[in-house]
Formats: sequence, C-alpha cells, structure tokens
Amino acid sequence: MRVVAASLHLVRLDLVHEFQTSSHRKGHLDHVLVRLEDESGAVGWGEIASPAAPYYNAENVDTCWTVAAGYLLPAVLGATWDHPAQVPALWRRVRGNEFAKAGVDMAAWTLWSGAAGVPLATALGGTRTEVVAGVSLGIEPTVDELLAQVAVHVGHGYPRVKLKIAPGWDVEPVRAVRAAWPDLDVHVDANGVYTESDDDLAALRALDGYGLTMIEQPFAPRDLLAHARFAASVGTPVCLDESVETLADLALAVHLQAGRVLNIKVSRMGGLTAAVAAHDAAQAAGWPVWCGGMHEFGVGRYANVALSALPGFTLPSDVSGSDKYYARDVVVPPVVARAGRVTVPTEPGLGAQVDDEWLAGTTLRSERFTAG
Ligand code: OSB
Ligand code: MG
Repeated sequence: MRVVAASLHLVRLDLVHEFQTSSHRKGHLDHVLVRLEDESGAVGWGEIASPAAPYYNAENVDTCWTVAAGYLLPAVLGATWDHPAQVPALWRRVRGNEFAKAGVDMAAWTLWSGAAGVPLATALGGTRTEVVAGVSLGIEPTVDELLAQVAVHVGHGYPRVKLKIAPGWDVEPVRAVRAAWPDLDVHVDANGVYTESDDDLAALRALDGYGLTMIEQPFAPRDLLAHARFAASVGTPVCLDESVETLADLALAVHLQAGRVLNIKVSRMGGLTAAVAAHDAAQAAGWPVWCGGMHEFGVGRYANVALSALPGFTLPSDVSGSDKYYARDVVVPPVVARAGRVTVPTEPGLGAQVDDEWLAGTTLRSERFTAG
C-alpha cells in the first residue's frame, strides 16, 4: 500500500453536557481528523483526540498538528507497506507525541482494513460481536447533580459508571452514589492528582470501603512507586491510565505491581498497533484491560469499539454512544449504545462514513499534503 495524499482537519464539536475533570472544565472539543488516500483512491480516516491544553499529558492540539504535518505525514507519504502494523516504524525517530501518532496510525488501519474488505475489529484480532459500554461522569457542581447524571445513564442501561474524583470531591460523591445504587459497577478516576500526603491517603483509603471495581490513576503519571505502595495497602484494584504510554512502562508497572488493571487508550499508546501490543502484554501478565476514551468523535469512537472486540477487554470500555457527548457526530451512522452494549460493525474498515457535509461546517482549519 502506498499513501499518496493526506489531509488534516481541525474540527470543533460542542459537548451536550459540560465535562469537568480534576484539571479543567470543557464545553467543546477541537480534534484533528487525519485522512489518508492511497494510489487507487481508497481513503482511511483517523482521529487525533488530544485535549486543547497539556493537562492530561504533554501534548495539545497545536503540538499534534505540528508533529503530524511536519514529521509523521512526510514519513508516511510515498512509503510502501503491506500491513498497518508496519506504519509506526516509518516514524520511529519521532519520540513521544503519542496522540499525534495515534491519529495517523488509526488512519492507516482504517485505510488498509477498508481496502482489504475486512472489518477493522477483525483486522485487529477482535472476536466479539458486541462490546459492553461504560460511562465516564465528570465532576458536577453538587452531589445532587451527579446523582441525576448517574440516574440518566443507568436509566439508559449503562452497566458501569466511572466517577471523576479530586481532593475534596471523592468520599462524599462515592458514598452518595453507592447509597443510591448498592449493586452498580462503579469505579473512580483521579487523573493523577493525589499525593501521598496524610489527607490524600486518608481519602483514598476511605474509598476502599465502597466496593469500587477499581481506583484509576490516583498519583502522578511517572510515580509508579507511589502506585505500588498504595496498591499494596488497599483491597480495591488500582488501574493505570496516564502512567502507561509505552510497553516498557507497562512492563515496569507489572514488575512493580503498581496496579492490576490497565486502561488502554489508543491515543495515549500512540495508535491501534501499540494498543493491540499492550493488550497482548497485559493478557500475558494477567491484567484485565478495558478501553479508555478521550471524548472521541465518531472516528476514534469506532476505533475504540473495534479494539474493545479483542478477547482481553473483559471489563466495560468507555465506548458510550455518540449521543452522550455530541448532538451530531462526524460519522454516519453515529455510535449507538443499546442497554449498555455497542454492536461491533461488520462492514469493511471503520464501519461508518465520515459526514462530509457536517465536517465542512465544523472544520476550523484544514491542510492537504501530497507525496513527492
Ligand atoms: O482519564 O479517562 C480519562 C477524558 C479526558 C481526559 C481523560 C479522561 C477522559 C475520560 C473520557 O474519562 C471518557 C470517554 O471518552 O468516554
Ligand atoms: Mg483515566
């Protein structure tokens, strides 16, 4: 396969409900869609789902654009490859910048699977026909508003709810949700903002008494030792998200027992190729995995559904329907969750079409690149 043209599209979608994490609040998202075209005219789309600000990891939308336009696309344009798993080697000199890489890697997978006539999930090694979806709920102004959000999503049939926590918003909301839903699959995600101070550890330890499925990323991304100390002191499984960007990070985390569950994000790992490798490594280590999200638009969302079809994804993934976040998604049909399950597409490639008309109206900036 040989990619002869590519384009980047900075697209803005409004969120139907503002989302607050431990670091910031957002009402709309700007993601960069990547379009690759081969010499026969076949097209593949990918998504760079970087947050606008460097609060989740070091990247932001501008760095992603710069790295994709200046380094990744030039490495791919004109190169010949047989399988998308060979594509990341084309930019092996580029360090880090996993979100930018993920968008181009994803486009190569959708291009290849579409041209080969196989569903993306099958191409990745997926075996499930449907995947179980959980929802991620942001920090709300009040506990009552959080309970209302949980009620809406449980009412829609989602079997698992993840609650964002931060110091000062942890034991109280968890206690309230648990009191109202004693049997619900609930977990919490701190996005790395706790420390090993007495107050923070007391709050985290108190969470151990609420039957949570896991406590995700309590400490700073690079602080695997803090995770290992905490994991040894609580019964609730610790899950890693930000700490694991590479397979070496995962191997070290397993070695240190810094957790026992892995959130695999296509964006954070640098693409589908790396996400599949992380799945395989986690399975070998006996860590169950689930697919995390970055509020992806439909392109990245369908890729997450396809990845979640792999056998090691035994926990509900953050692959909620498009409607949880966007009134109108960039793909047709949008991702639909029914009773907390999303059907894995059986059409070749991504399994949905990018809505060119809607894209034209929501694109803030685009640029085209050609080989040679
Ligand atoms: O840690 O999972 C996270 C969104 C932005 C930054 C970090 C995270 C999230 C989510 C999104 O929880 C979940 C989703 O896409 O459904
Ligand atoms: Mg997380």
